Formats: sequence, structure tokens, C-alpha cells
Amino acid sequence: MAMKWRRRQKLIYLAPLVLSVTILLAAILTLGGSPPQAADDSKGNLPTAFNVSHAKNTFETFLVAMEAQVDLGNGVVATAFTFNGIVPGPTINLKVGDKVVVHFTNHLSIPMSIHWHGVELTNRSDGTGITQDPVPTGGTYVYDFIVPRPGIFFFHSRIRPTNPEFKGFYGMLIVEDPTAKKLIEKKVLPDKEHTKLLVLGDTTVCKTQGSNDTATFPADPNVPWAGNANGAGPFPGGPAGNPPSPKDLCETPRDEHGHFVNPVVALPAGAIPNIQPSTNCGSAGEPTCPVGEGQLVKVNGRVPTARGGRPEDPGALAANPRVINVKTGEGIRLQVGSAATIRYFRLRLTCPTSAPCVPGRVDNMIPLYRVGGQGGLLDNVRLEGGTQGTLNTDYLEGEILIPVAAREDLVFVVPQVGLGDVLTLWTLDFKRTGQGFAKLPTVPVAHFKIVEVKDHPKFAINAGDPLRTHPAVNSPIASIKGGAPDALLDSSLFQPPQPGNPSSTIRLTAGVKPSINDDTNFIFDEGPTPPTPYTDVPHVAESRWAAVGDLLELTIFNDTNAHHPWHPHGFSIQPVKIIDAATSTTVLTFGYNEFVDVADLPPHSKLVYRVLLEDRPFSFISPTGGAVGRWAMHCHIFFHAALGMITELVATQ
Ligand SMILES: [Cu+2]
Repeated sequence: MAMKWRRRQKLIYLAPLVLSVTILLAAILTLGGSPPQAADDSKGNLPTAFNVSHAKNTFETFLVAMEAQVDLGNGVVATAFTFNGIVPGPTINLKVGDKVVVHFTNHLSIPMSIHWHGVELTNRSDGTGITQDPVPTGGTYVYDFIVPRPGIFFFHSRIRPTNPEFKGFYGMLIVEDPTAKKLIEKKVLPDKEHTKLLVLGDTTVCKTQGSNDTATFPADPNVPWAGNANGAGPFPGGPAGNPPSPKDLCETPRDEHGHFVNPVVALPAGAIPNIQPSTNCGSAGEPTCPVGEGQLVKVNGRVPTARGGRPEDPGALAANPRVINVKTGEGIRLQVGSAATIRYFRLRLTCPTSAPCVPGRVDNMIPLYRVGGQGGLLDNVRLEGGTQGTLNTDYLEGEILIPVAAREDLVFVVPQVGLGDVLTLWTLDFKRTGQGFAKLPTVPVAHFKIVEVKDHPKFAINAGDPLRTHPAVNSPIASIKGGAPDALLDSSLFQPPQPGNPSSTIRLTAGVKPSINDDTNFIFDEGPTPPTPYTDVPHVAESRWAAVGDLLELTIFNDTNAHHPWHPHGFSIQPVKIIDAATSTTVLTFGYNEFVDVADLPPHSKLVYRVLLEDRPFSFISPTGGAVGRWAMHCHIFFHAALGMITELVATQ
């Protein structure tokens, strides 16, 4: 009780500080002639959030939503939506069990929120249109929660998220795995100095009116987003024509709801266009529905340096390249997260030339080992890709697929190559869509330059190596795959009855629009007018109901031709298996335990997962909260969710 009182006192004292810090930040970050640099120079070190609390295990900070001019590199200056003036926003570094208090102020012209993606937090801090009212321009909201699980997480708006995230409104939240320190000591993992954060995204920036391109990816040897000159996707002639083009988006702009702006006023150079489709897209007088990937790949807020050639045969780097310096034989840990709205990143690390550089390999690939990601470290090191079970993953073993909103913790060993050589991490096209490849050019994501050659490798890693099962830590991930699961509640039996579906299978459909079981009615935070108060948002026929404490086994049936990154809020899941929907054959059994919050759903398949509806502390500042409440579940390709591929899990006492 004493602690609670002290907390309240402290927050009261902080109230004037919130205002002054907000004004100060806005002043610092909007004054001055030249635009500020993006958050970093693509070297994998990002600015961190400042902790104003001196209380033990407490992290208290301020985030301000604001427009800012951001230098994306290669001469591109964009007007971005930012947290505190930078893209990505400041990284929040935490330990398991930390209490987090974030004072959020919205200085953007449209309503915002913050969703703490993947964090199993108290319901009032989930940041969706069913847990809070949107924070209006000039408004504030205090988010508070405890982080119960390690992992790489991120934060973004969940009030009409498509446009804000495309414009740069995201940041990373990293909860250190408690076993990492010991594993670093044992040289199982690279140390902090050799750990780099790569925050991936993409965007489109308008050029001067009349000069925007009709092709989505114009060939230009000086910029890495260009098509043919720097290695197009697998399509001869390049991926031109994948709608909508920057010309469409910038010269016939849409408003934040996806409707054409009337009268038409082309966006100025540097503007980032709205890509959110209207709910009536495709009908007469409405823009088309498809929303292409952004024209520019961004890594830590910067467009990576261009490189000629292609992954199989890397060419010359552009002048004055931004590189991460490495030494041969070192282990490098990459913590990679995606804040893209649509794009799947398929990452491959390559040798300096077409010649193999890793002993035992006949190609020029350097394998990326997965040591963890969304739920902290794994029990054992994994190689992903290739054929897993009998599932063809459509990417090569040793590559890594980063679906929308996924995060992965990767390690590679710098091979014995020459001084000055450069390894490149590329993103290649992936068969994400119903038509196959997304028709995206292959471009670099990061470059690693050899600045010292050492004779003997000092770091080694192999698939199967123990991590959390290492004797030094002996802390394997708990399994929730055993035991009989509980049934969902039948809300038709409630007094009074509530809309809902007690089936444990949730079917993703794409008949008229992306939807759940062809029900496109549940659009709680992307529609033209999100209902307020948020408590008035109705439940729908596809709502699922369950009691806190229950162990559920849910099946997500992807009854469409495309991949969808499925994201249940509030409770991390453990994937059990993937079933081929046509033959009912299990094609992949997850033979290891991992907690995740985004799972890729291959086309025409069923993902079976377990989820334990664990309770958690109420909010420090509000008596409501805990695990009880409404938790969104949706495809994380936001425009799919916006059009109806979204529903909710209602957790009751
Ligand atoms: Cu989707």
C-alpha cells in the first residue's frame, strides 16, 4: 500500500514535468535549419530512451508523437511521423519484471495511440480502439505495465496504424533475456559490443510534382531501391507496374481514410503519402484496393548504401558506404525487427564475391543462425528455411524470413576473407502474395566491412548448440503444449447473450475483402470514425470468449492464396503444428518451445497453437486492467486488418 501511495505522489509531481519536457522536446527537434539525421547511421546503434525514474526496476520515460524532417540518406529528406523527432523512435531497454511508465503526448494532427507489440501487459495499456479512446491532437495518455517475458518487441500506433507506421511511427523495446549474460560469458553468444540492432521498414517519399515515377521502382544506379541496375527481383524487366505507383499516391493523394482528396492537390516533395485503402476501395469513385510495398527499404531510419550485382554475385558498393566494421572470426549478433506495413524481408548474408567463403559451402552464402527473437533466447540454436518437416518454406536454409512485425535474434560468424572486403545482408523477394512473388527488387539491408584479419576463428556456432539448455544456465523454455486445453466460452449462453463464436478454428478469408470467416464488420480502429467511447465498440459474430487462466488451443485456418502474419494481442502463443488444409496432413510439427506473438500463416494451411491466458498485475495508476479485457487478433498487414481480417479475444474473469 505504501508503495502504491508513493507511486501516485510521484506521478502527481511529474505532471508539470510532462508538459515542460514535451514543449522542450518539440522546440529542440523542430528548430534549426537543416533536418536532423535519422536516428543512426545504419551502424546498428540506436539512441535509447531516457529513464527519468530512480526507483528500482522502474523505467519511466516520455514519448511525443510529432512530425519531423528526417534525412533518409541518398539526398532523400522526408516529412515523417516520429516518436521524439527520430525514426525509429528511441529504443527502450528493459529487464524482465521491470515496471514501465510512459507519458505519451500526441502532437500529430490525427488521433494516435501506442500499442506495445507483443508485451503481455495490462489491458488498459494495449493501445487499441477497444482498450482506450484515441489520444487526440494535444492529448496525453499514461501507459504503464510490467514486462514479464524477454524478447525483442516494438511499439507503434494501433489507431489507424497503416499510415503512421509507413511514415516512421515506430520504435523498439528490448527485454534482455536473463540467461544472456551467462551465455555471453561462456562465449556462446557474442557480447554487447558485437550486438547490432537492425530495425527494418519501408516507405515511399514523394518527389516534386510531375516528377514522381509511374513505375514503382525506377532504375537508378545510385539508389538501392532501384530495380534492374542493382539487381531486380526474379522478374526479367523489373517489377514496374506493381500498383499503386508513387505517381498515383503522391499526385492523386488519398486522405487518412483512403479516400481521394478533393480538390486534388499533389503532395509536396518530401511528403510520405497515405497508403491506407478506403473501406469501399475498388468501387466507383474510390481508389483501388491494392497497396504496394514502400519504394524505399529503410534500416534504422536510413536507406542502406547501394551495391551493384546481386546476392549470388555481389558487385561494387556505392561511394562513401555506410558499413558496420567487423573482424574475421568474430561472432556478430543481429537483433532484427520489422516495422514494415506489408513487405516480407527475406534476408541472405553473402560473401564479398561470388566465391564461397564459408568452409563446406559450395555457394557464397554465410548462414544466419537463429538464437531467439520474439520470446527471448531459444533452448537451442536453429537454422531456418529450406524444407522444415515437409513444408517448403520458399526460402533457403540459412536465410531468415522476417514477416511483417516479426523480430529475430541472429548470429553469424565473420568468415576468413580479406582486409577491406565487404559482406552484404540483402533482402530478396518472397512468394508472399496469391500471385507468387511480391515483385520487389533485391536490395542491400546492411554491409559489414572487414577492418582486421585474424588468423584463427574465435567464435563458433552450429545448429543445435545449447542456449537456454546450456548447463551454465539450465533454464529451458516452459512448454504449454501438454495437457488438455480448455474450451472457448459460448457467449450465446451469457445473460444477456453476446455475439461470438465458440469454435476454436478462426478462418481467414479473402472473398470480397480480407476478412475473418467473410465477416468484414469488425473495423474498430481503422474505419472513418472509430466509435467513442471505446467501450461502445460492439462485439461481433467472430469474437472469441475465454476465461482468464484458461489454456486454449486455437487453429488459424488461412483459407486464402497469400501469406498472412497473424498477431494475437496480450498473450504470447506457442506454435504446435502447421497442417496442409487441402490434405489435412501435418507438414510441420514445432519440435521446440518458443513464445511468439506474430506467426506466419502459409497459404491454404492451418496453424495450431497453444495460448495460456495468464493473469497479470493491474495497472499502477488505474484499478481496471489485468488480463481481463478485449484483445485484438489480426493479420499484421495492417490494410488487411483494416478491411476486416481482424477480430478479438475477450478475456473474462
Ligand atoms: Cu493479411
